[in-house]
Amino acid sequence: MDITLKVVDDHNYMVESTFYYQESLYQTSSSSKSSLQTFAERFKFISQHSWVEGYYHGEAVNLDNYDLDYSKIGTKAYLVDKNDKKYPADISESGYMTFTDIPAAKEDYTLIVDIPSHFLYSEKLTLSRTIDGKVQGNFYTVYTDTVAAGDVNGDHVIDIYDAKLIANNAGISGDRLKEDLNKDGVVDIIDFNFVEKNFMSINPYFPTSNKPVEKTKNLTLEELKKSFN
Ligand SMILES: [Ca+2]
Ligand SMILES: [Ca+2]
Repeated sequence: MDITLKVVDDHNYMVESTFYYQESLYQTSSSSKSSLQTFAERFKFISQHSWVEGYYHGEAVNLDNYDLDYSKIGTKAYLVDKNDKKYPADISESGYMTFTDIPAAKEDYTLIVDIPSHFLYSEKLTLSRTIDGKVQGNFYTVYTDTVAAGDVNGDHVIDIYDAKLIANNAGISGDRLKEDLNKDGVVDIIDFNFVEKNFMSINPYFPTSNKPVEKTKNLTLEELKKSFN
């Protein structure tokens, strides 16, 4: 006997599955019901979709501020397939990313995590497994690196131009200011200090030909720091 089962979703990564509750009945024309002995074999479950989850980590927003809603600071995370199709994450208040319904594919996906004013993060992920020649979905916990804070203008280097943006907005308060690196609602020396700490660094996750600029004729880090006195 062939039985076709409809499933609510295919987030089942146990390879084999079974019916946890097994009962069979038959009914005669006189309406009396009788139980039958029932035993159903385990069966293979081939998921066509993967599930990925894990926290994002930014140096200035390092998930230790319980008053901050990490889903609302502008962070975006998505998986990109070989055709550049994007699958965005749901991000929770605590900064936990969940990607569901990612089609099982042999080729790697690229995880992109974009935290405002931090280096853009990228990591290749293999999100499937091949069992008996069939590509199947899998469950995957991702552990992303903590990305450096200070790339305010998003050009993959942390340099005098990022320092300038923060210094020019010294003392300003508001939501979602890109110069407010730690998202405490105000642009101050704490934000500037991240640029100073990571000054002249290049994004290790994205190849770039941009070179960080240490100073210009009119701008030095020392001078810009005076904006916070
Ligand atoms: Ca920059
Ligand atoms: Ca701040």
